[in-house]
Amino acid sequence: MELIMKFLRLCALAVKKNTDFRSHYVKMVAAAAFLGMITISGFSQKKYDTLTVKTSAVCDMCQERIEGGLAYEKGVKSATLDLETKVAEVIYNPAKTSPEKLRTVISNLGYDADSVPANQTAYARLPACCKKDAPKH
Ligand SMILES: [Cu+2]
Repeated sequence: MELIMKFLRLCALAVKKNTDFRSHYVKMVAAAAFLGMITISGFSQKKYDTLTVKTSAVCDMCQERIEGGLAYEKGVKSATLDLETKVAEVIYNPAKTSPEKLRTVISNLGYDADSVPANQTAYARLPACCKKDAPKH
């Protein structure tokens, strides 16, 4: 916004100095540029947030389950899970969802999500190889 104000002042100066036939043209260009900047700043305010969640994923099936489950969640732009670190990275729209909701989604899939423990019913339904105590395979 500061940038826009600076730009506006510059435009006003340019318009004042340009009293000849070109001043109308300058005004038009300034207006167009101003509108463009408003649009750009509007987009940047609609930014996504990134959440990283430590999960209890074991194998690539877990990875697919978590990535898929998150991807279908409202407000999630993308979700990727790194099996090495078991950390899920979720890019989401904070206006539509929240870190709490996203952790709950992971818990409801049967996995721990940071300090939120896995939903017991969902965990019990996981294949044996996907339980967190299962040996790495
Ligand atoms: Cu698994």
